Amino acid sequence: MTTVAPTTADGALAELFAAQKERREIEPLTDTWPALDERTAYQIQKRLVAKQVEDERTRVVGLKLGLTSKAKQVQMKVDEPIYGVLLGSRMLGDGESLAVASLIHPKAEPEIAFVTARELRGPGITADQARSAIASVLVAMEIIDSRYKNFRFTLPDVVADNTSAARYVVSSFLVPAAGLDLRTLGVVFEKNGEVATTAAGAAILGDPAEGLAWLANKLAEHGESIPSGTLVGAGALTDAIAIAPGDVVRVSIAQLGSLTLRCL
Ligand code: OOG
Ligand code: MG
Repeated sequence: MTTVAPTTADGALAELFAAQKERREIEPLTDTWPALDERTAYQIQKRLVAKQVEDERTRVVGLKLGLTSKAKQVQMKVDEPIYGVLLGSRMLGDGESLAVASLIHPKAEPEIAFVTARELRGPGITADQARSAIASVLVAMEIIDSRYKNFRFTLPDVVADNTSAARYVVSSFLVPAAGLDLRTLGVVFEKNGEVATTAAGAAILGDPAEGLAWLANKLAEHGESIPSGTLVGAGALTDAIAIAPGDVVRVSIAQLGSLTLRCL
């Protein structure tokens, strides 16, 4: 079968949706559609998420930031943050298992996540305002799975692909944000009992609260805000690491706790 590379939003949407369902890699949209811009990419993302919500009979449960750390920007060769959407059907709890074969080429990332205490509506949201809108903080791990071959993409490609979102693991333990210095929280990411990467909260744009402010201001460009009570993943604190059946990956964050994912 010959597939024609998409050069329209409708075509890109169909291709991204099918690639995920069929667990097959595709070439970046911008290879054949170089004019694809960020705004159109966020529109494709919105339509893709709506289609997945319907298909998976689920709902949107949160938002995620991506490429908020230098480590990730260098690894993916995209030097600006992005945002995507988290679906209820793709959430896992601490200690749960993931069938790696249900995804294309998954990688795990250590993250800090927040739950917001009130609506954040940009433009002009500062890190101080964002910080004071955080109710609680939790340990998280994202399993990303770009639909693009070898994770090769440009910013509009990865935005259209809902920022490689695949699964999101959250701790059931919520820590009140009051009194926590998010910048100095130490992070240890282990695979099979060995330390893979380490970081501190400040890896996220100098302060994870800056990530939340960035999100509020970026959403404002699309006429949207962060509703009160939203779960927000702040983005990978370190490089992502490939996972395979049999691996056990664990994120530990000072003052927040740990969580583990078993790969089958
Ligand atoms: C894009 C998604 C990045 C993060 O936390 O930085 C991301 C990718 O690397 O495929 O989720
Ligand atoms: Mg992530």
